[in-house]
Amino acid sequence: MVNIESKLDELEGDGFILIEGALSPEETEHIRQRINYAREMGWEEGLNAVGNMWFDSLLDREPETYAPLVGHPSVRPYLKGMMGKQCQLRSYRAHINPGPYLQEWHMDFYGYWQEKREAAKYRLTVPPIGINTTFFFQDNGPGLGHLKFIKNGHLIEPPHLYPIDRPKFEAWCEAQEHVILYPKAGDCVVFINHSPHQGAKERDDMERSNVVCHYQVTPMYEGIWHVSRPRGYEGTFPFAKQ
Ligand SMILES: O=C(O)CCC(=O)C(=O)O
Repeated sequence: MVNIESKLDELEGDGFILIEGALSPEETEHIRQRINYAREMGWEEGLNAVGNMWFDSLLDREPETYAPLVGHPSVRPYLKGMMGKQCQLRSYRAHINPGPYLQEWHMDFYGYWQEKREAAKYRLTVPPIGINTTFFFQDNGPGLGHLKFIKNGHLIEPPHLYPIDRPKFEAWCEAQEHVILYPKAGDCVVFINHSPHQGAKERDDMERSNVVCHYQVTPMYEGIWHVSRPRGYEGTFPFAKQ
């Protein structure tokens, strides 16, 4: 029996939690195959320089496959426990790493620290914050692949962000203490998405894919410094009616 309150404490304290077996083997295999199908169909938006191919349209193309991951029962207690009804799906992105892959150190919500300072100037404004649920479809492991975080990275403002000096920011990230996770097929990593993180393959020929749901606590204004564009408003609050 999982103690939700202690997992919420862990998420708040460490900035991430690993949910093992978040998806059933059947769900995992079905979605793994559909992501590969999306690649066969050429539905990707692009393949970036670090080896990450991304797909932003899958929730709209195949809602029967992809919508169940939004507020999935395995992550619902954590999303609800952190954000309640204000939990809003910001964006939905699948990835495949077709070849060598070493992601740049990055934050999904780069603007977090400046928005926190900005919010403190006003009487009613609350600082915006976001959470990722990243579902994995193959086994990561030593020698295979991993997801790395900076230890307590959600609590430390990185230098060289405003304005960003990417080489210096990445060198700073590299020099910090790290925590390495090895999510397996069907696992989900729930994390506060201004934590600097870096995914990687340790074996270039492993198949590796994931689906990231970005959630935000509203309000986030248009143009806030986040890696993803919002999907809009209608129908994006998975817990509004529950
Ligand atoms: O494991 C990975 O490839 C990185 C995942 C990532 O960047 C994310 O979940 O936001």
